[in-house]
Amino acid sequence: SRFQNVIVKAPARSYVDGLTTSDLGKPDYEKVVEQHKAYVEALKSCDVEATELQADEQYPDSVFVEDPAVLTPEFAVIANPGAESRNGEKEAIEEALKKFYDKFYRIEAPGYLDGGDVLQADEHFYIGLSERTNEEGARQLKEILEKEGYKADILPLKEFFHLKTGIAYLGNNNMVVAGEFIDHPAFADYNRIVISKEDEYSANCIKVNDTVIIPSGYPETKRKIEEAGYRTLELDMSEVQKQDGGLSCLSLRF
Ligand code: CIR
Repeated sequence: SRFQNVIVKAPARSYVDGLTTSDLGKPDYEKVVEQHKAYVEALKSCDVEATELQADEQYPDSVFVEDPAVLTPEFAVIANPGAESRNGEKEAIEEALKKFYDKFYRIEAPGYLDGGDVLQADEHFYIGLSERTNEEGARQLKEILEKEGYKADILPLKEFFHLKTGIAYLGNNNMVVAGEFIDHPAFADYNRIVISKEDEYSANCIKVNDTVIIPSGYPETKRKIEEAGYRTLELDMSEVQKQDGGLSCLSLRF
């Protein structure tokens, strides 16, 4: 399936004080601004229209627009981000989505869900249970998706931060998998592109129309994805990785 639009949001100065579990050090604001610009340019080169939202200092992690929403071609689900400091990000995202969608659903408390825990593979959705997404949030999303004719499975995560930290779908039954997903029964029927432990960060890649965007510095991942028949584009993600973010987290694609 092809995407026509992406939504991105510029990093705020407060980005450097956002949530993280990594021990990679504090991000450099000027550098993350540059990396984000390169990201937006890369998306635009993939034949999509970019809606660029302004930075919001009130929400240090709001550059990670993937988390407050789950989108399909037919409807938008406003998520309920599980980190308290991020929950209010959903308001600006809903506002931005009004231009594109008429049909909205919402994940409601006591259900919590981050979009980073949701992977779409054609008509099938996978929903991870994490520190951010609880059973009630996952159950609400599954109910919405099934009502709309999609399939949905809920998977408890063992180690990954978000579901999409360790998995990406490229289309044509090709699934990029790392860590706990390599032998996970839910993904046994896909053609698996297996990412080694050292290259785990590169499992969070995104296919945007004819291109797979991957983080730079992972030649094995690049080779495997190209061998599967895709064109790749590499981006330096150092300052994003420092805040536990990856390529998928930085945009909503629809
Ligand atoms: C957070 O902890 O929420 C952000 N620092 C990182 C969010 C990454 N988002 C994603 O994986 N979808």
